[in-house]
Amino acid sequence: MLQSELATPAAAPVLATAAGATRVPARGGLQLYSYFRSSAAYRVRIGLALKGLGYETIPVHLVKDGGQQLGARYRHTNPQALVPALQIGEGGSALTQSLAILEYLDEVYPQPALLPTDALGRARVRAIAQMVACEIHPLNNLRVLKYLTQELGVSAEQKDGWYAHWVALGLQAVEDTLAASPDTGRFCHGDTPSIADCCLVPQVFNARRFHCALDAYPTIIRIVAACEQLPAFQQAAPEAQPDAE
Ligand SMILES: N[C@@H](CCC(=O)N[C@@H](CS)C(=O)NCC(=O)O)C(=O)O
Repeated sequence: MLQSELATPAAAPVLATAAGATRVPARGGLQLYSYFRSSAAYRVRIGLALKGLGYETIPVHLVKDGGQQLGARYRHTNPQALVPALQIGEGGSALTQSLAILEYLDEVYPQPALLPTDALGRARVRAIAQMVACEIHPLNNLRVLKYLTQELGVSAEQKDGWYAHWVALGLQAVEDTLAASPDTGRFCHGDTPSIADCCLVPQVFNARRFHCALDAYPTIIRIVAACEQLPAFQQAAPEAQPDAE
């Protein structure tokens, strides 16, 4: 039997309805497979909270038991063995990939909108979101860092250097994009939070956690500070999660 098959299945659900959430979605409700420190799950938690959607958290511990995401039971929910996954109602398969989930939520629960009404605006927001979610995050994901140290024999110092390198390269590009554009407002695009902000805030949380210098990104820091003042972002924060340690 593979070690992953020995992993304890995801823990029992924890009711984690965001304070102030009043909307009850699909019959059977929404269940989010999440880990408090997962930045991809954090993106979806922000989206759910911005839309005032109540949901149940099903914790998937990414470290305990060799990684509960690797167990056979969770792989049945998400064959990629990554969080998040969003179960909608009873039965049916779970949605995966945070950006796809955010877009689903925006289509089904259009208010408040997480994407602009114009095509150019939507392309800009998606581009900023993907700069984070497709260019920075995958290179610094847990399984990539584990592969560097466990399979390639990279030292902890080299691994930290790798992490900081991709964060710096990626965030500099985001900073330049935001600083150069009149479309940037209080948030990444105008004065309401979008999918871009849902991605940016967790990435900055991660960068801070790994002690990356952020002084070179004043626009990013300003926008993240504005986001962090909103209750939805506070409710979605890692320390506010039922599985926080
Ligand atoms: N592109 C995916 C990324 C999901 C992802 O990489 N999740 C991380 C946590 S942030 C994970 O589950 N890592 C587990 C591992 O690396 O084994 C998404 O946006 O949902």
